[in-house]
Amino acid sequence: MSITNSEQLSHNGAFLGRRIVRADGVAKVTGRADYALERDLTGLVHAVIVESTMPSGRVGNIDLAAALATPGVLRILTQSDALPLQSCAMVPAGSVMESFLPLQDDRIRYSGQPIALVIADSFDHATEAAGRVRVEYKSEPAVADIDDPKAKSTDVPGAPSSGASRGDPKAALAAATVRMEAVYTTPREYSCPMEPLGAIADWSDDGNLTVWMPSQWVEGARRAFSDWLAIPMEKVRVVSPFVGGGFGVKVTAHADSLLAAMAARELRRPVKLALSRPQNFTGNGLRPAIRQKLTLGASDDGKLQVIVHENTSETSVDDDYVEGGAATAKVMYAVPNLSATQKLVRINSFTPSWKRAPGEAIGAYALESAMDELAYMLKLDPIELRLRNYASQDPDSAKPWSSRRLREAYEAGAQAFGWARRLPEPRSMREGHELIGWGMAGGAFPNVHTPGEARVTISADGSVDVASSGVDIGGGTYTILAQAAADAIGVPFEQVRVRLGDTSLPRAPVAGVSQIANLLTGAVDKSARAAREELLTLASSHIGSPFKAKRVNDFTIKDGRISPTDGSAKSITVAELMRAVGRDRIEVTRSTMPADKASSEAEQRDAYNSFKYMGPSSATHATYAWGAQFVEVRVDEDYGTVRVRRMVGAFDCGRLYNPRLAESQWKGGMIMGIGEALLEAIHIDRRYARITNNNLADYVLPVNADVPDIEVISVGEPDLHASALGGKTVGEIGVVGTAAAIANAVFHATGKRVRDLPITMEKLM
Ligand code: MCN
Ligand code: MOS
Repeated sequence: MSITNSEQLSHNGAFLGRRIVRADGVAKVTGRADYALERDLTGLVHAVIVESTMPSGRVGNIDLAAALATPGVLRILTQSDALPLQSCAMVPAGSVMESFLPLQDDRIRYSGQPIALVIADSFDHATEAAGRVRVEYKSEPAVADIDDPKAKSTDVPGAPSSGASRGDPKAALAAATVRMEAVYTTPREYSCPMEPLGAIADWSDDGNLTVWMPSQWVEGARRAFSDWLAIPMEKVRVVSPFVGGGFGVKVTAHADSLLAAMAARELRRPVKLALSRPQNFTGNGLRPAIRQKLTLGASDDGKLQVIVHENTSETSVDDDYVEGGAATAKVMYAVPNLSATQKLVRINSFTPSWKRAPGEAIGAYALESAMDELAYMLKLDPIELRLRNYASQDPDSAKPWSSRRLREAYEAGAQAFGWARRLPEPRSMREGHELIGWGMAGGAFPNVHTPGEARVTISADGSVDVASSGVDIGGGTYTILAQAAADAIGVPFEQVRVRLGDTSLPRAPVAGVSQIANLLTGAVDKSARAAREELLTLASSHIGSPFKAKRVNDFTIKDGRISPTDGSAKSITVAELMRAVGRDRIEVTRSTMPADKASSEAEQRDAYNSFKYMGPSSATHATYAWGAQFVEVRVDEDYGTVRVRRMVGAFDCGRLYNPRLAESQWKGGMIMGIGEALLEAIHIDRRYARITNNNLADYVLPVNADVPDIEVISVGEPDLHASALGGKTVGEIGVVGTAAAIANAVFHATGKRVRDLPITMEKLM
């Protein structure tokens, strides 16, 4: 049986491509979805972290007397009696994971650092006792943030997103007749998943560790526990069936789940550690504050000659985390000369981490704002400026695009928005006391590939089971994998059950960099086709089969019924065939790992628990998702309040497996963009280098009242360089460029260019 990809893609499948409602939706809204921390284990006890209130120095004497006297307290772990840990090198230190290990030394790196762990019979007792731990500090001066006068910046020449250079930027800048130079700053931001972090850890008598935790990557967490605790990977199981949002912060395991595992080992009982909302803000990955200086050089006709991108971002005391901003600048426009440099400022904070579209989101804010400024300087329509610099191949690698329907995105977005009716002058559109601003911006997100595994089982009753350890963090993996299996085999969607997020299932890489949909539909398709072939081999050649002397290719399976394509016999159900041939199951596991790669077991493993085999999805083509964003804001002239009134986003993400879910992803990203442009910022008390707005009341996120009508449009077409089934990356492109489109709209409304996010009313006064 062979179906070529082009045949496969010439039409949507029976299920792939359809707007099917989320398979896990009912379970989630009725409370039946079992989130990791809801697991009820016999003998479960509770751990609460005591955090450092000082940002720098040493932990002195810790007085535990009052805490230990609290009813229900079982144990308090401090540095003096905590389990020694090993470091974990699954990803380069700081790239997304902190190297900090809790309770290993007396050094204080940041306010909020775990310095003791109270374990008690209830969460309330543990919380009360944690408040009674008395800590003496040997404080040292701290660097609070990127603007701290004590802050020093250092070069990171080896950083992955720095050091990019092409052409002769210096000469090009000198020759450019038009020059735009500006500095854009963005604050520290938190991903804010609704479901807080934490873990339940349990050790068996023979030393096996099971951890239930919300995770975007159970194989990665498993590797981390194995490294940290120096136990073989086979002895670790990580379970994360549902995730209440991750947005990057749950990509790797952090100190909280590690502490739960340490405590469980110490007490020989299952331990639950649930971070409080404030502790979510003060312990785990934040997007760092960033300063981006952009210099654009162009000729009078608006042809870009050069982009110089100078990036400075915060990092922690321990690690070099780089939130590079030049990723979009490198590929967006046909510019022959480019220089991107990176500096880091070491501050007393935990190691920053990913927030949806790390690098691209803030980089596109700066680049697309700068392009807007250049358009005004040249008196060109912002879309026209972009079209004059349209890149017909990747200016970075000089490879052809696998697909780039960005022009179509500009056109479709402009059309839906009514861009042609825009008056170009700032402050030229108004209604009553409201200034109206229309802004636009574009964005790119790389399409990344890592191998994945999936198991497909056809059971005697004709139902299909799909299993992979890959995680559905909320985007719809459960749904699209059922669609993929149903199409590949020919059974109804409802007949497919999907199990995810458990290291006891076939291996998968991180649900990050928006790759899981493409990888796992590919792996499921491959496994399901193999299972179908096995089924049809039975149909054609098994002695018990009612169909005689047929080849595999001569059958059709539709709606779960098998029949000869030529109509020579009546159809039977999959279950009837299984009964006739006496089989109780057909089970197939396939990996999408190329045959020439990772042949040994150790290499295979690395593919799923490190970034080693993550890379561009095509060797011959540059493969990206593309987006164009259009925004209308209304600015109250007296008060400076900004309201986003309308948004249109047009995207090229290749083939969509489920437009309903993809649209929801895009809208979610665009809403996040409203937060970045207008609302979100971590505030720091300089005296203690401490995050003050560590809760969802003071850290302001967009709520329904802030979110207008959002229209999203797909302009993509199947792209087989991007993935096996023709889809491109979806999960992050929605946020890329949104903040710039809003900022550009605010300028159009007010004539005031705010280059410091968020754009709050005082900045507009
Ligand atoms: N999809 C599609 N067609 C495609 C590709 C994807 O229909 N060609 C749809 C599918 O419904 C799929 C979803 O889009 O489930 C997202 O797919 P993908 O782009 O592969 O992203 P991942 O599943 O790898 O999810 C990670 C991505 C990232 S990196 C962040 S950050 C982010 C995002 O997803 N965090 C999210 N979206 C999120 N959405 C929710 N609800 N919660 C988060 O934490
Ligand atoms: Mo997404 S920030 O790559 O988890």
